[in-house]
Amino acid sequence: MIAITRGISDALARCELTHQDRVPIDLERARKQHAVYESALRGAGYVVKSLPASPEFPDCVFVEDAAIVFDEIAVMTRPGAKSRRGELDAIAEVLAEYRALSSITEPGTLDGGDVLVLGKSVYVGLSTRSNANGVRQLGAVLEPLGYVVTGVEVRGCLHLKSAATALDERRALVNPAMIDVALLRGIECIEVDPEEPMAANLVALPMADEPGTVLHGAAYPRTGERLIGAGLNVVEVPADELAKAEGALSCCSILIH
Ligand code: CIR
Repeated sequence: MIAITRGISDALARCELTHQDRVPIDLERARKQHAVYESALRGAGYVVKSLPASPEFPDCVFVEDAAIVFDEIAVMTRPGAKSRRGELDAIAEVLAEYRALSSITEPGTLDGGDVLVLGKSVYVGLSTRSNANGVRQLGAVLEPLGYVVTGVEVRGCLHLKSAATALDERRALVNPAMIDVALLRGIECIEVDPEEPMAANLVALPMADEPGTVLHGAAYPRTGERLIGAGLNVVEVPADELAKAEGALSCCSILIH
Protein backbone atom coordinates (compact mmCIF):
# COMPACT_ATOMS: atom_id res chain seq x y z
CA MET A 1 0.00 0.00 0.00
CA ILE A 2 1.33 3.39 -1.05
CA ALA A 3 0.37 6.85 0.20
CA ILE A 4 1.43 9.85 -1.86
CA THR A 5 1.88 13.01 0.19
CA ARG A 6 3.62 16.30 -0.48
CA GLY A 7 5.42 18.81 1.71
CA ILE A 8 3.93 22.12 2.78
CA SER A 9 4.86 25.04 0.55
CA ASP A 10 6.65 28.08 1.99
CA ALA A 11 3.95 30.01 0.09
CA LEU A 12 1.04 28.41 2.03
CA ALA A 13 0.01 31.86 3.32
CA ARG A 14 -1.18 32.59 -0.25
CA CYS A 15 -3.42 29.49 -0.38
CA GLU A 16 -6.86 29.52 -1.96
CA LEU A 17 -9.67 30.28 0.50
CA THR A 18 -13.39 30.03 -0.21
CA HIS A 19 -15.40 29.88 3.00
CA GLN A 20 -12.86 31.03 5.58
CA ASP A 21 -11.12 34.29 6.36
CA ARG A 22 -7.36 34.45 5.95
CA VAL A 23 -5.56 34.09 9.28
CA PRO A 24 -1.83 33.64 9.93
CA ILE A 25 -0.63 30.05 9.57
CA ASP A 26 2.26 28.76 11.65
CA LEU A 27 4.26 26.84 9.01
CA GLU A 28 6.41 25.02 11.52
CA ARG A 29 3.38 23.81 13.46
CA ALA A 30 1.60 22.82 10.24
CA ARG A 31 4.67 20.80 9.20
CA LYS A 32 4.85 19.06 12.58
CA GLN A 33 1.18 18.10 12.35
CA HIS A 34 1.68 16.90 8.78
CA ALA A 35 4.57 14.71 9.96
CA VAL A 36 2.24 13.12 12.54
CA TYR A 37 -0.25 12.42 9.73
CA GLU A 38 2.44 10.76 7.61
CA SER A 39 3.56 8.70 10.63
CA ALA A 40 -0.01 7.55 11.20
CA LEU A 41 -0.13 6.35 7.59
CA ARG A 42 3.15 4.49 8.06
CA GLY A 43 1.80 3.01 11.27
CA ALA A 44 -1.13 1.67 9.28
CA GLY A 45 1.20 -0.10 6.86
CA TYR A 46 1.54 2.44 4.04
CA VAL A 47 4.80 3.24 2.30
CA VAL A 48 4.67 7.05 2.24
CA LYS A 49 6.04 8.64 -0.92
CA SER A 50 6.46 12.24 0.15
CA LEU A 51 7.02 14.63 -2.75
CA PRO A 52 8.92 17.85 -2.16
CA ALA A 53 6.87 21.01 -1.69
CA SER A 54 6.94 23.67 -4.37
CA PRO A 55 7.25 27.41 -3.65
CA GLU A 56 5.20 27.97 -6.84
CA PHE A 57 2.15 26.13 -5.54
CA PRO A 58 0.82 27.37 -2.18
CA ASP A 59 -1.73 24.53 -1.90
CA CYS A 60 0.50 21.67 -3.06
CA VAL A 61 0.21 19.75 0.25
CA PHE A 62 -3.44 19.03 -0.63
CA VAL A 63 -2.58 16.24 -3.08
CA GLU A 64 -6.04 14.66 -2.99
CA ASP A 65 -7.36 17.31 -5.35
CA ALA A 66 -4.95 16.40 -8.16
CA ALA A 67 -5.94 12.79 -8.86
CA ILE A 68 -8.38 10.02 -8.02
CA VAL A 69 -7.12 6.46 -7.90
CA PHE A 70 -9.30 3.44 -8.67
CA ASP A 71 -8.29 -0.21 -8.88
CA GLU A 72 -8.30 -0.05 -12.66
CA ILE A 73 -7.15 3.48 -13.50
CA ALA A 74 -6.14 6.86 -12.07
CA VAL A 75 -7.85 10.04 -13.21
CA MET A 76 -5.85 13.27 -13.22
CA THR A 77 -8.25 16.07 -12.38
CA ARG A 78 -8.49 19.63 -13.64
CA PRO A 79 -8.72 21.68 -10.43
CA GLY A 80 -11.31 24.42 -10.34
CA ALA A 81 -8.78 26.91 -8.94
CA LYS A 82 -6.37 27.95 -11.72
CA SER A 83 -3.56 28.47 -9.19
CA ARG A 84 -3.63 24.74 -8.49
CA ARG A 85 -3.42 23.26 -11.99
CA GLY A 86 0.38 23.18 -12.07
CA GLU A 87 0.37 20.85 -9.05
CA LEU A 88 -0.59 17.92 -11.25
CA ASP A 89 2.69 17.24 -13.08
CA ALA A 90 4.59 15.97 -10.04
CA ILE A 91 1.67 13.76 -9.00
CA ALA A 92 1.16 12.31 -12.49
CA GLU A 93 4.81 11.34 -12.67
CA VAL A 94 4.50 9.18 -9.54
CA LEU A 95 1.05 7.80 -10.26
CA ALA A 96 2.09 6.63 -13.72
CA GLU A 97 4.25 4.00 -11.98
CA TYR A 98 1.11 2.38 -10.58
CA ARG A 99 -1.84 3.02 -12.90
CA ALA A 100 -2.78 3.94 -16.44
CA LEU A 101 -3.69 7.64 -16.35
CA SER A 102 -6.74 9.37 -17.75
CA SER A 103 -7.32 13.15 -17.62
CA ILE A 104 -10.16 15.61 -17.21
CA THR A 105 -9.89 18.28 -19.89
CA GLU A 106 -11.29 21.77 -20.53
CA PRO A 107 -14.08 22.85 -20.05
CA GLY A 108 -14.40 20.28 -17.28
CA THR A 109 -13.20 21.09 -13.79
CA LEU A 110 -12.89 18.55 -11.00
CA ASP A 111 -11.18 18.54 -7.61
CA GLY A 112 -10.39 15.17 -6.05
CA GLY A 113 -11.87 16.48 -2.79
CA ASP A 114 -15.25 16.39 -4.50
CA VAL A 115 -15.07 12.69 -5.37
CA LEU A 116 -16.56 10.30 -2.82
CA VAL A 117 -16.17 6.62 -3.69
CA LEU A 118 -18.41 4.06 -1.98
CA GLY A 119 -17.73 0.75 -3.68
CA LYS A 120 -18.84 1.12 -7.29
CA SER A 121 -20.88 4.25 -6.51
CA VAL A 122 -19.01 7.48 -7.15
CA TYR A 123 -20.55 10.74 -5.95
CA VAL A 124 -19.15 14.05 -7.18
CA GLY A 125 -19.80 17.35 -5.43
CA LEU A 126 -21.06 20.12 -7.67
CA SER A 127 -19.06 22.70 -5.77
CA THR A 128 -17.35 25.95 -6.70
CA ARG A 129 -14.48 23.72 -7.93
CA SER A 130 -16.12 20.86 -9.87
CA ASN A 131 -18.58 21.39 -12.70
CA ALA A 132 -21.14 19.25 -14.53
CA ASN A 133 -18.81 18.75 -17.48
CA GLY A 134 -16.15 17.38 -15.12
CA VAL A 135 -18.71 14.95 -13.70
CA ARG A 136 -19.66 13.84 -17.21
CA GLN A 137 -16.04 13.26 -18.17
CA LEU A 138 -15.43 11.24 -15.03
CA GLY A 139 -18.53 9.18 -15.84
CA ALA A 140 -17.26 8.54 -19.37
CA VAL A 141 -14.04 7.08 -17.91
CA LEU A 142 -15.60 5.08 -15.08
CA GLU A 143 -18.95 3.85 -16.34
CA PRO A 144 -17.41 1.37 -18.81
CA LEU A 145 -15.58 -0.04 -15.77
CA GLY A 146 -18.85 -0.68 -13.95
CA TYR A 147 -19.04 2.42 -11.76
CA VAL A 148 -22.09 4.67 -11.41
CA VAL A 149 -21.15 8.36 -11.26
CA THR A 150 -23.62 10.88 -9.80
CA GLY A 151 -23.27 14.64 -9.28
CA VAL A 152 -24.59 15.93 -5.93
CA GLU A 153 -25.14 19.45 -4.62
CA VAL A 154 -23.25 20.55 -1.52
CA ARG A 155 -23.99 23.52 0.75
CA GLY A 156 -21.65 25.85 2.60
CA CYS A 157 -18.50 23.79 2.21
CA LEU A 158 -15.54 23.63 -0.12
CA HIS A 159 -15.85 20.06 -1.33
CA LEU A 160 -18.17 17.07 -1.08
CA LYS A 161 -15.62 15.39 1.16
CA SER A 162 -15.97 18.28 3.63
CA ALA A 163 -19.58 17.08 3.94
CA ALA A 164 -19.18 13.30 3.72
CA THR A 165 -16.40 10.72 3.70
CA ALA A 166 -16.52 6.94 3.37
CA LEU A 167 -15.93 4.66 6.35
CA ASP A 168 -16.12 1.63 4.11
CA GLU A 169 -18.14 0.63 1.05
CA ARG A 170 -21.52 0.99 2.74
CA ARG A 171 -21.07 3.55 5.53
CA ALA A 172 -20.24 7.26 5.54
CA LEU A 173 -19.60 9.98 8.09
CA VAL A 174 -21.73 12.99 7.11
CA ASN A 175 -22.72 16.50 8.07
CA PRO A 176 -26.41 16.59 7.06
CA ALA A 177 -26.33 20.41 7.01
CA MET A 178 -23.99 20.29 4.02
CA ILE A 179 -25.49 17.48 1.95
CA ASP A 180 -28.89 15.88 1.45
CA VAL A 181 -27.99 12.45 2.81
CA ALA A 182 -30.89 10.81 0.92
CA LEU A 183 -28.72 11.26 -2.17
CA LEU A 184 -26.31 8.65 -0.83
CA ARG A 185 -28.54 5.76 -1.70
CA GLY A 186 -28.32 2.63 0.41
CA ILE A 187 -25.51 4.11 2.51
CA GLU A 188 -25.66 4.02 6.30
CA CYS A 189 -24.84 7.55 7.45
CA ILE A 190 -23.25 8.41 10.79
CA GLU A 191 -23.73 12.10 11.56
CA VAL A 192 -21.09 14.43 12.98
CA ASP A 193 -21.78 15.99 16.36
CA PRO A 194 -23.71 19.23 15.63
CA GLU A 195 -21.10 21.23 17.54
CA GLU A 196 -18.39 19.95 15.18
CA PRO A 197 -19.60 20.87 11.69
CA MET A 198 -16.17 20.38 10.09
CA ALA A 199 -15.73 16.86 11.47
CA ALA A 200 -17.08 14.84 8.51
CA ASN A 201 -13.70 14.47 6.85
CA LEU A 202 -11.63 11.41 7.72
CA VAL A 203 -9.29 8.94 6.09
CA ALA A 204 -10.50 5.35 6.21
CA LEU A 205 -7.70 2.86 5.95
CA PRO A 206 -9.21 -0.07 4.12
CA MET A 207 -7.19 -2.78 5.77
CA ALA A 208 -8.39 -6.25 6.44
CA ASP A 209 -8.65 -5.40 10.13
CA GLU A 210 -11.68 -5.54 12.34
CA PRO A 211 -12.68 -2.97 13.51
CA GLY A 212 -11.75 -0.68 10.61
CA THR A 213 -9.23 2.05 11.30
CA VAL A 214 -9.84 5.72 10.50
CA LEU A 215 -7.67 8.82 10.86
CA HIS A 216 -9.84 11.57 12.31
CA GLY A 217 -9.17 15.14 13.44
CA ALA A 218 -8.14 15.48 17.08
CA ALA A 219 -10.13 18.73 17.18
CA TYR A 220 -13.41 16.79 16.89
CA PRO A 221 -13.57 14.47 19.94
CA ARG A 222 -17.38 14.31 20.14
CA THR A 223 -17.63 12.98 16.61
CA GLY A 224 -14.69 10.70 17.39
CA GLU A 225 -16.78 9.18 20.19
CA ARG A 226 -19.56 8.50 17.69
CA LEU A 227 -17.10 6.70 15.43
CA ILE A 228 -15.82 4.60 18.32
CA GLY A 229 -19.46 3.82 19.15
CA ALA A 230 -19.89 2.61 15.57
CA GLY A 231 -17.10 0.10 16.17
CA LEU A 232 -14.24 1.93 14.49
CA ASN A 233 -10.66 2.16 15.65
CA VAL A 234 -10.09 5.93 15.68
CA VAL A 235 -6.56 7.31 15.33
CA GLU A 236 -6.69 11.00 16.29
CA VAL A 237 -4.48 13.25 14.19
CA PRO A 238 -3.86 16.95 14.89
CA ALA A 239 -4.71 19.00 11.82
CA ASP A 240 -5.97 22.37 13.02
CA GLU A 241 -3.10 24.37 11.48
CA LEU A 242 -3.76 23.21 7.90
CA ALA A 243 -7.47 23.69 8.60
CA LYS A 244 -6.67 27.44 8.44
CA ALA A 245 -5.91 26.82 4.75
CA GLU A 246 -9.27 25.05 4.42
CA GLY A 247 -7.60 21.67 4.28
CA ALA A 248 -8.74 18.59 6.18
CA LEU A 249 -7.32 15.10 6.51
CA SER A 250 -8.26 13.31 3.30
CA CYS A 251 -6.81 16.22 1.29
CA CYS A 252 -3.27 15.38 2.33
CA SER A 253 -2.87 11.95 0.74
CA ILE A 254 -3.61 9.83 -2.30
CA LEU A 255 -3.86 6.18 -1.30
CA ILE A 256 -2.97 3.37 -3.68
CA HIS A 257 -3.96 -0.21 -2.81
C1 CIR B 1 -8.00 25.12 -1.66
O1 CIR B 1 -8.85 25.98 -1.42
O2 CIR B 1 -7.91 24.58 -2.76
C2 CIR B 1 -7.05 24.73 -0.56
N1 CIR B 1 -6.73 25.89 0.23
C3 CIR B 1 -7.63 23.66 0.32
C4 CIR B 1 -7.89 22.38 -0.42
C5 CIR B 1 -8.39 21.30 0.46
N2 CIR B 1 -8.57 20.10 -0.28
C6 CIR B 1 -9.48 19.20 -0.03
O3 CIR B 1 -10.33 19.40 0.81
N3 CIR B 1 -9.50 18.11 -0.78
